[in-house]
Formats: sequence, C-alpha cells, structure tokens
Amino acid sequence: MARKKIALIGGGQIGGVLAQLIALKQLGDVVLFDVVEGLPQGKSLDIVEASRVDGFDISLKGTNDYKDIEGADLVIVTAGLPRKPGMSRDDLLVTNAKIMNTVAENVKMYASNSIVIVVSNPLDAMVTLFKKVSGFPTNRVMGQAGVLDSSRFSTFIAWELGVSVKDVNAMVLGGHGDTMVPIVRYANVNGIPVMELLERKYNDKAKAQEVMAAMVKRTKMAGGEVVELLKTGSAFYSPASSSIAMAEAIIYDEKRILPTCAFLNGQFGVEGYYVGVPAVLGANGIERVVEFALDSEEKAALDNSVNAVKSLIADMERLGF
Ligand code: TXD
Repeated sequence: MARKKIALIGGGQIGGVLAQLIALKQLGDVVLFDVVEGLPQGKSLDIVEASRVDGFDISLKGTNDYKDIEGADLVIVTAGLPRKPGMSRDDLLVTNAKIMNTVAENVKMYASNSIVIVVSNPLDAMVTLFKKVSGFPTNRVMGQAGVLDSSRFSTFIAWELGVSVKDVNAMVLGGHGDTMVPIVRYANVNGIPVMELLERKYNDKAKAQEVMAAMVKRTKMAGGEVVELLKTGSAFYSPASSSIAMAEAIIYDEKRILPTCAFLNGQFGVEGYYVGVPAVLGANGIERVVEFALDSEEKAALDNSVNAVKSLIADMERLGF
C-alpha cells in the first residue's frame, strides 16, 4: 500500500513539530512548505537525519514551491503569524486572512482531493475562509482547536484529582476563543462524573464548584498563559499533537469522536457556520457531527460562543475576504 502524502503548509513552530511527529509515527511522506527560503528544507533535513536513530523510513521534503504538494492526501495548515503577549487571536485576522487566501488557492490547485485540517488563528475564521476560497466540500475542511482545548481541560482535571490523565474524558466545544465552552456536566474519570469526585474530595459542594470554575477559567485562558510565558510566540507542541490525533483518525479511518471545528447545517441550532462540536472523523474526513442535548446554561454558553464566531466572520467579510 502506498504511503499517504501529507502536506504541511507552514514550517514554523507547529509545522516543524508536526513533521517530526509524522516521521516518528510513520504516518506518511511529508512535504513541508513555507515561504521562508531554507526554513522548511533545513527542518526537513534535520528531522530526516535522525531517521537512523529513531528508525523511520518515510520521506521528508522541505520546499518553497507549492507544486511539490501535488496530490497530497492530507493537508495541515499552520501558515500565519502566532500571537505575542497582549494580543488576542482575533488581532491576527487581517494578516492571516491574506495568507490563508493564497494557501487555499494553492491547495485547491495542487491537492484538490485532499482533506484539510486548518490550525492557523483566528481558527474559526481561517477554516471558514479556507472552505470559501477552496470550494471543497465541508466534510474535507475542518479546524483543530477542540482537541487541544479538551486536552488542556483534561490535564487540569487530572492534576486536581491526582489521577492519570488517560482516564479523564472532558470536552470543550464552541469557538476557539475566550468564549469556548468546557462541558462540565459530562466531564468524567473512567465514567465517574468529575463533579462527584470533586464534591467527595472537598466534602463541600460550593468548594467543588469553585474549583471547577477555576479549571474552566484556566482552560479558556490556557493559550494566553503559554503566550505570556514564551513571550515570542504561542503554544506549539500541544497544538501539533492535537492535529496529529485528528490526522490519525482520518488516515486510519478510526471513526473517533473528536471535538472538531466543523461546518454546521442546523446541528446545535447553528446554520452555516464553523463551530467546535463533537464529530466522527474517518477516511472521509468529517463523517458526521454528533449532536447531544445541552442544558440551558450550556446552550446559552454555546450561543454566546457562536455569536463571537459570527462577529469574527462579519469582521472578516467587512475586510473583503
Ligand atoms: O490550536 C490551535 N488552533 C492553535 C493555533 C494553537 C496555537 C497556535 N495556533 C496558530 O497556529 C497560531 O496563532 C498561528 O496562527 C499558527 C502557527 O503557529 P506557529 O507557532 O507555528 O507560528 P510560526 O512559528 O510563526 O509559523 C508560522 C509559519 C512561519 O514559518 C511563516 O514563515 C509561515 O507560517 N508563513 C507562511 N507559510 C506559507 N505561506 C504563507 N503565505 C506564509 N506566511 C507565513
């Protein structure tokens, strides 16, 4: 069986880690594209020179020429500027929209049958723009945000409860901004509700709620927390790992239910917008969106997040994209 061809558009921090993870997992052959001369070539060479040590056989090619992505099965887009301290994701809108426009045109030209995972910020707007410019069907264009936001939430829960993070299931829905919606009601440790475990730990319902509220808040601000520490850019290891989880679900046709920035056609009461929701990922990309009943508080939080996405898209359209 021929190996999959994976094109990474953007050879910066996330792009480099993506290339290395794909190599280590032998997920497919990699073409790493960037506009900066030498950067993708240098990173590819550096990674491949560890192939004997790590024991992988895939091919890695760094390039500044879109032609090299020809026929890619999967494309992961991280091209665009990251945040600096004090910036919101939305501050990146104009610059990254220009970049995404070019990226989408070229992916359409050279890899018109590919499945695309967009990672660049502001995420919900960049996925929407990619879909619009490429004209690809909605099952083949998705965004990565929820896998990372959910992993952050799960990590904080595991630390708080002193349990393995492998046993924590927690999901974050909505847009990839400060209005994101961590779903507390269904957060569990091997099926046991996290709220029950917190109440038992503190023997105090109010205290348990306070601790959960702090974890929810930290989850929403987690990207900014890393930006403030790094000062020169934003998170890149965890966004890369999260994108790879989605890529694996698609390449291996796993049918995993992952929180995905997906185009909604009425699901969750949303019509015609990209929003983070649980979706089945498999060989056809987004195979279906998984709906479930939200309580009134969750519904209000999701509506609020959807409104933030809508105003971001309206801003982008006003700017001519
Ligand atoms: O979970 C998520 N979705 C995210 C998203 C979590 C963290 C960061 N996220 C966003 O991903 C971040 O806000 C940025 O918009 C992207 C990429 O973040 P990264 O940390 O990798 O940024 P870098 O290191 O600046 O890399 C971006 C690369 C850089 O090498 C540029 O030269 C390149 O993008 N670039 C381009 N590549 C291709 N085509 C064009 N036009 C282009 N312009 C710049």
